[in-house]
Amino acid sequence: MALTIICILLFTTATVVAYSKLKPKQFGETLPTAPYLFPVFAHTATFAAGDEKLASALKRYAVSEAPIRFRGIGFNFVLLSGKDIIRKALSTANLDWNKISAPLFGGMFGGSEAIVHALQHDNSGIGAKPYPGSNVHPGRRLLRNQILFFSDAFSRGSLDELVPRFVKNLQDWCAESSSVVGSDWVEKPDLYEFVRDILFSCSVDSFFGKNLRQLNPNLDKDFWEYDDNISFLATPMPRWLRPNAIKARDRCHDSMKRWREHAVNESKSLSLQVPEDASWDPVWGLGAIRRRNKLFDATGGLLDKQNRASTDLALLWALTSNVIPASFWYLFEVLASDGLLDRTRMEIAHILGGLNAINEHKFSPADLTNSDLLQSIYAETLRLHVIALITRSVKKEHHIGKWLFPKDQAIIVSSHVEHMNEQWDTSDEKHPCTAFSPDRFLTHEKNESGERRTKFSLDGRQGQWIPFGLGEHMCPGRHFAKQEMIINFAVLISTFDFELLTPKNWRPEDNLSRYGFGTQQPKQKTPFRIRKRAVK
Ligand code: HEM
Ligand SMILES: *[C@@H]1O[C@H](CO)[C@@H](O)[C@H](O)[C@H]1NC(C)=O
Ligand SMILES: *[C@@H]1O[C@H](CO)[C@@H](O)[C@H](O)[C@H]1NC(C)=O
Ligand SMILES: *[C@@H]1O[C@H](CO)[C@@H](O)[C@H](O)[C@H]1NC(C)=O
Ligand SMILES: CC(=O)N[C@H]1CO[C@H](CO)[C@@H](O)[C@@H]1O
Repeated sequence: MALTIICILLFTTATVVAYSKLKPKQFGETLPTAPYLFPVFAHTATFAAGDEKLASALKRYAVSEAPIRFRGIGFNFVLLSGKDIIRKALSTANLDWNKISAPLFGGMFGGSEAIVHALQHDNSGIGAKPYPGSNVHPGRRLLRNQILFFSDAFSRGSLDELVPRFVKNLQDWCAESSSVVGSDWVEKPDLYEFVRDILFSCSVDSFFGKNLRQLNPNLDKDFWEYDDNISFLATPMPRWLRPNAIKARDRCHDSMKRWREHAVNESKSLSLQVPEDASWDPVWGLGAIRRRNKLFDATGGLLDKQNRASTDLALLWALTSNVIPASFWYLFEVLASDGLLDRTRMEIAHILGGLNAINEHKFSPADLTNSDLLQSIYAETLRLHVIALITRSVKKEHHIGKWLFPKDQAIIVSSHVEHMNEQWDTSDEKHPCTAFSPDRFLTHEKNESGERRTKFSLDGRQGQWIPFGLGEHMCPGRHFAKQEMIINFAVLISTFDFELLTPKNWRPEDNLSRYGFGTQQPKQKTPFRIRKRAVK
């Protein structure tokens, strides 16, 4: 749904539109506009036409190291492209994140108007001290609270709880699957669905605890139906157009409510006294999730039952919706590349002293996530399949390079535009940006004794490789997402044999209807077969 983009921008910003009539300023060049045929309509048709059209229009008109304006009926934004201008723009505190993004909290997660309003008007920044001149209720510094929560949820102590739990859930899943997957090949219709089902249960249980899924046996089904409709939910379009989308969202919302109510009940019972600073709490999952309630309690009633459930749903969505399809692509790309599966198995065996270390539960996840090859595949997978639109608005008029950016101007950076251009082509022409190349992020250096050493590196890619955004609002889940992708892959391929039942060199397309929302899902099913790996 390309309309999403227009509507997201429309949603908030009648004000932004007014600035399209901006007069040239004395200093600094005004922002150039992409060419169009008809005045007023300008780029409207392109944007309404569909996601493939939108994707190619953004790519076609993007100008390296410069801004370019797109406008039409109800929208007006500036696309930035090129690593220097992107780094410059996103690493300053001159841009707001919440003006454009706040309304999504209502549409996507069912937050009330009050919380959307509070989020949109939180001008206190993310720092410990509010910005001078901001007048936000001290308990309602929602952006600051988010930072506080995630630094707790992904602290060292918390990750030491989360990651081993994730590994254990995955291993338990593999052990339990013995009843369906034995030593003979079994054919399955879709590798994406397979990965999705494993990872939803394993990651949700290791984050929220087991109660969430146990209290809500249909959660995974409801969740994916809801997620399927996310680009509609993000728009301000009339709700009656897609009643099923709203119903799916509300079922997920209800599930979060039920889970929370149960947790509140259980916490009251004296038999369950968990220390305040514990990293894990059996009823809340991560201790950080329980501690977050204190932040909620301090909002003076803004975080009521409905908004707590919305915040929980947002957390569930952030936790699963990107990393799960990304983990599918990771496995798929390896299976589909000649010889790569063997290479990764040799690498894992080399690191851990044999593949059996994984089945025997004798390995340290950090050893895997430090592997050069496994990290390079991870970076390349995200480069190819993440399409995030990083949206900001200009807080106060300022220059970026020679251009003058007026206050309230909406700004967009598309990871797709940056990930799919010549800056990635290798000089030998063997690895164009559109192809999966597992070695793209490996550099070859000579060490002191003159021997070649291969190393994973993102050096020089800042502003170029942006699957997680950049700057103050860069994805706080990125370290966990990386671990999840690599561990999932390593556990699966050391437990099972996989074979794609697809023609050679075939790969599913990205379904671009989630353009802008992060990792794309595959458009076609990927049939495969699987069997338990013989222990060697
Ligand atoms: C492969 C997996 C993932 C991808 C590609 C991804 C991508 C992104 C992107 C592009 C943004 C916007 C950044 C910006 O505007 O500059 C973002 C924000 C965010 N992500 Fe992720 N993400 C992933 C996994 C996760 C996970 C596992 C979590 C854990 C809960 C998470 C939580 C968040 C949150 C809370 C934000 C909002 C941050 C803010 O606005 O300050 N993400 N993510
Ligand atoms: C593409 O994604 C949309 C929304 O997620 C979904 O409704 C549609 O069925 C998908 N298309 C295909 C061909 O799977
Ligand atoms: C929580 O406790 C209340 C009061 O005892 C009860 O009515 C409610 O059903 C409980 N909710 C859950 C989800 O356990
Ligand atoms: C150089 O790299 C080789 C191969 O990785 C390694 O065996 C050797 O010990 C390294 N030498 C030094 C001085 O780091
Ligand atoms: C617009 C849209 O994406 N609609 C989807 C909502 O979810 C259902 C169930 O998954 C899909 O069939 C629709 O295509």
